[in-house]
Parts: sequence; structure tokens; C-alpha cells
Amino acid sequence: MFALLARFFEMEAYFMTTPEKNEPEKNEPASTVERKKVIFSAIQPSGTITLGNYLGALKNWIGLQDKYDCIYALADLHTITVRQKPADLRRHTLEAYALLLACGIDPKKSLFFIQSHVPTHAQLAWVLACHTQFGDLQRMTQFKDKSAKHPDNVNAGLFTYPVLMAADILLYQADFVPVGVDQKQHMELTRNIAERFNGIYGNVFTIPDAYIPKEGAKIMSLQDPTKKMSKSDENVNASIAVLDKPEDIMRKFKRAVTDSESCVRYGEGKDGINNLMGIYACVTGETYEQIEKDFAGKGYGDFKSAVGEAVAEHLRPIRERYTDYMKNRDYMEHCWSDAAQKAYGISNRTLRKVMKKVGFVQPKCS
Ligand code: AQP
Repeated sequence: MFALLARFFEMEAYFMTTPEKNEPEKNEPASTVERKKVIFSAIQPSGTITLGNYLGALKNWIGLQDKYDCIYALADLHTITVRQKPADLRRHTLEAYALLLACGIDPKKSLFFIQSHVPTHAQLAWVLACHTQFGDLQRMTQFKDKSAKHPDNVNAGLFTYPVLMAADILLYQADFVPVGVDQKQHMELTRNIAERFNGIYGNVFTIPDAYIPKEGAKIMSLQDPTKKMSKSDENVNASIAVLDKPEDIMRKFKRAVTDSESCVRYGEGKDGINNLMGIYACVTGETYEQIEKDFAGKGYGDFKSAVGEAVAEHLRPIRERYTDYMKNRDYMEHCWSDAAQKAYGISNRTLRKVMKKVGFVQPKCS
């Protein structure tokens, strides 16, 4: 289905992976050992996509498309764990689809669908929820953070969010999941759920590894560099949207919180500057040593302007392509409908296997 290459060993260095990933799966028949490695990842259309989402996840997604079987989704089912206005959710979903195409997701190379179009995700999530311990979910930092942020809506979906995420990944037998570092804990839980399930029923799921970038794994808020940059931050100056105009990008970087020193160097207690250096390194490809050398003797003002300009320039072509995609809804509808059908076909194979293993009587045609 996908025209992709599997130059697995080339990518290995970047994975937070276990060494046994290089070896054939224990119970895998010899004929499938050579199968292409599968990548799965998703993003919530819960707001305006940020530079954090882009550098932590999306930028990686693009680069993987030529080498792997890539499956990407807009995780719209996940967004309703926090109350959404229906009209905003529709708009954000449409915008996120166009934005990801503009970033470089190529529907000819990768499967790119909308999660709510594929019913197997919610079906597997139920089965997995019955194999997930309450105490494990209670420990999830994201649950604790989001419950504290929305004390009036601590719903069961927010609690079981990681189970749906596990279902998303395991349905496609994904080998690797490119995510930001904030998703590390959910990835560990996904592996635990899969291992527990395989332990009970035999080898049903591939055990996935998180793929976390070396640079950009956690982009911090520009206003509070101890917090991650987030779509849902109410302070507009805290985050850069991928679609922000250059003048807004410049203004936000100029206002970024730093420290009382004025020397551009990476160091402890310099969260603001460390964050800006991380962003600059991601978009220019420069090392921290090079940055420190380039800005020796210059103040924070010069550095902030340089970061703003580099980011605005990096995002410019994405903004231009985005406008074109937004004018072509028919094309997007065609892409997501076709992808949903294919995603259903692939994921339903795993779901049927799960249903059978658990002991559910099978319908005649499934
Ligand atoms: N600040 C970040 N730095 C690096 N990576 C990040 N990601 C998110 N924020 C950062 C990565 O982006 C991918 C998609 O994230 P998501 O939409 O699934 O949800 P999230 O992690 O909850 O992102 P937000 O922006 O904070 O959304 P809201 O505000 O709605 O909760 C993931 O791979 C994530 O690691």
C-alpha cells in the first residue's frame, strides 16, 4: 500500500529504544521479519498548532515518510476530554488537516486520516481499558495536570485518554511513535498494556518504541520557560503558532522571558535562554557551541531578534502552502475519506484478532 523504504538501521540512533528492537520479534514467523517498520503518530486538533508541536513532533513526521510505512492522524476523539465548542472543533480540525499537508505530510506516501472516521479506535480502547489498571492511569502526569487545569470537568475520558492513545498505536502494529518528550509516560503505559495483553493472549501486538527528537523534544512557554509550550495556553505571548504572521513572531520572541544575565550561553537556571537556543538550533541546524560563538559579546536583544527571524523564515513556506490547501476543501475531503477507508481496513485486522483472542463470538463477515 505504501511506497516506502525501510532503512531501519539508519534511524536507530535517534530512538529512545531498547536494543532488542534490532532483533526479530521472538514469536515472529521468519517470513514477516523483513516487513517494513511502521510509524504511527497523532496530534489533537484542540487549537492552533504551535511551534512546540511542530518541532517536537510534526517536523519528524515529514522526514520519516520516505523510509517507513507512516500512519498519521488528527486525534479529534482525544480533544473532547476537554470541553470543546463544536464550531471551534470543526474549524480547528479543518485547519489542522490543511496545516499538516502544508508542513509536508504527503497523502501519496502516508496514510493521514481523522481518528473519529475510523470506529476501530474506540472499539479497541474499550477492550484495552478492561486490561488497564486504575492505579496506572492515576499516576499519569497529564491527567493530574489537566484535572488541575479544568477542575470543573474531570471526566472519565480524561482519565482513560492514555488507553485510547494505546489503541491508536497498537491497532496499526506500530514499531515507532514519533512524539515530544511529554508523551513519554503515555508511551511507557502503551508498552505495558501491550505486554500485559500479549502475556495473557499470545503475541497480538507489536511493542512500540517512542521516537523522541534529540532537539526540540520539549519546547517551553515563552512566558514561563518552566512550562511546556501548549496550544491551550491562554496567554497568547506564551506560544508561537505555526501560522503566526512574521511580525507577531518577532514581537513574541522579543517579549520572551529570559534572565538577568546578558550572555548567550546554555546553562543551569537559564531556562528562557536554553529554550531559545533549542528553538534556534532546531530551525537553523546550528550546534549550541556555534550559537554561543556567533552571539559572543552580543546581548539578549540581538539574540531574540535572530531567533524570531529564523523561525519566521522557517515557517514562511508552510504558511503560504496552508492558504492554498484551505482553498481546496474538496481535495482534503478526498484525502481524509480515502485514508479513513484504508486505516479501517488495516486496523480492523488487528481488532478482529483481539476480539477472537478475548473470546468474543465472531460475526460471519468481519
Ligand atoms: N511544547 C512541546 N514541545 C515539544 N513537543 C510537543 N508536543 C506538544 N507540545 C510540545 C508534541 O506534539 C504532539 C501533539 O501533541 P497533542 O496535540 O497530542 O497534545 P499535547 O501534547 O497535549 O499538546 P498541547 O499543544 O499541549 O495541546 P493541548 O494544549 O490541547 O493539551 C505530541 O507528540 C506532543 O508530544
